Amino acid sequence: MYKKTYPKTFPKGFLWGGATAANQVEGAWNIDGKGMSTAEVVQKADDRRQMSMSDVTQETLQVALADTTVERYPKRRGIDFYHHYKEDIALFAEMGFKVYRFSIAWARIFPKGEDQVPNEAGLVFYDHVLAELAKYDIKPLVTLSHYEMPIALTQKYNGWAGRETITAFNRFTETVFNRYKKQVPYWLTFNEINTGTWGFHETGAIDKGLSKKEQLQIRYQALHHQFVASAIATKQLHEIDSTAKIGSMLARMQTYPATPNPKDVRAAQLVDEKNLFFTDVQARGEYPEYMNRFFYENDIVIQMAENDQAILLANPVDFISFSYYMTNVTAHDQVGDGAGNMAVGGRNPYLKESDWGWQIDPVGLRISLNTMWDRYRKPLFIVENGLGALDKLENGQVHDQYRIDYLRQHIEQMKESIKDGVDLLGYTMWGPIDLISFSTSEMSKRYGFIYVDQDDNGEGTLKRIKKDSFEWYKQVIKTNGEQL
Ligand code: BGP
Repeated sequence: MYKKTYPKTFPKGFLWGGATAANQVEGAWNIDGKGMSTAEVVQKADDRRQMSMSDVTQETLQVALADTTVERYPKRRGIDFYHHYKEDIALFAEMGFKVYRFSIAWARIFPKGEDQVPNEAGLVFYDHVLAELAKYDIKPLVTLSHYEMPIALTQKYNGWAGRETITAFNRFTETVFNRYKKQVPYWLTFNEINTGTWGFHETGAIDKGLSKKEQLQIRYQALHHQFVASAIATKQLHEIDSTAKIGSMLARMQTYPATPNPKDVRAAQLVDEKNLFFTDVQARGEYPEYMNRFFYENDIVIQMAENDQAILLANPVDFISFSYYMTNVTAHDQVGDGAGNMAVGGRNPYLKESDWGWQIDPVGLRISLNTMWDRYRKPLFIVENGLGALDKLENGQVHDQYRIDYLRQHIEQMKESIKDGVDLLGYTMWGPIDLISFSTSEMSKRYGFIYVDQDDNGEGTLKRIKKDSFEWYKQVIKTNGEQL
């Protein structure tokens, strides 16, 4: 008789923590030699449900370059992590973080993208951040490119649309790998690489106003350059720091069929394949045939240099990471694919949604984990998951039970996946401290365990205040996911 004892909890050494991105927290956008980044030319959205992150044209770029204030560009101010990192990391440590995911602002290291020498002051800032983490035994998980690049590279090469950007990026990666080797056990190349199909915020390529076909051509070409740059970075890291691991990062959006009609099931599979395509390339090292067919049928021609395919094949990632916020629904007769809007596809009547219309689906996290484990058999890492909400600060307190409920339900599903056999390295929830929203650039969309006293206009003391969820997460980590 076969009898197996199932693990009742998370494995020992499970990496609990939180994730942020430089352009949403650091501020200090124009000091200590930092160059302007693509994130800092994006204006705040006019409306909560309207996303502005890719709304950049040549005209708005010129306006942004000439504007030296922060009012319309909240990612220039962040939450001033640049000057508060000690306090913020101490709070993460108090919660018991085992890992902290953050990104390095490329334009802090290479202000113009192709500078002769890196900016020492920028490198020193991350020396300090890493030293602070080491003090508390918090492992760094560092994203090399989280939705920003030096704006100079947009001006010169139209961002990742230009092949030259590969060289610029790999100079940056080589520089930081050498500088921080033995200090960073986990690296990620491109944040939510698949959202490059939505445009500027990820590709740094201005293509607004072009036809859909022209945009797809530019975006998939830019993404090809990122695949190659990511593979080269993987090679560099393995040579420079043989114990460190590097992963891919996908915005995982499982798509469900609207009905059991096989045509809907197939339509959902198609949308899902276009999502998993990115991890297919980065984990398996080659373009899958279903995408070659898609490119062929849609007249998209990916220009490849002679060695590109060999480079991809020789340098797959060590592990696979993804963000998880929502799932989608599609039908074979659905009009448009919703690209450009994060909440793509139709509504799912079985799910509730956040104030921003993101459909909340904890079970979908288990489905995603199990699917990805089955498909790749490489360790997985959930590097973002969380609830953006309109928190209320009353008498110095924030009672965010809704956030606790959201996170608990997702963590429960992670646990189920682990019992199903998924090799899960860790969980960095998104935004342990309130920060500037990526999609709308507002401050009111709060994710944190730690409240930051700053409003949408940048007014406030920047004081950090623990929410109810702070103590809750501390217990979760302390009991290694037992007490939820
Ligand atoms: C992911 C991004 C993050 C982050 C998060 C929440 O897509 O990687 O940078 O911000 O989404 O999105 P938002 O800030 O728009 O709520």
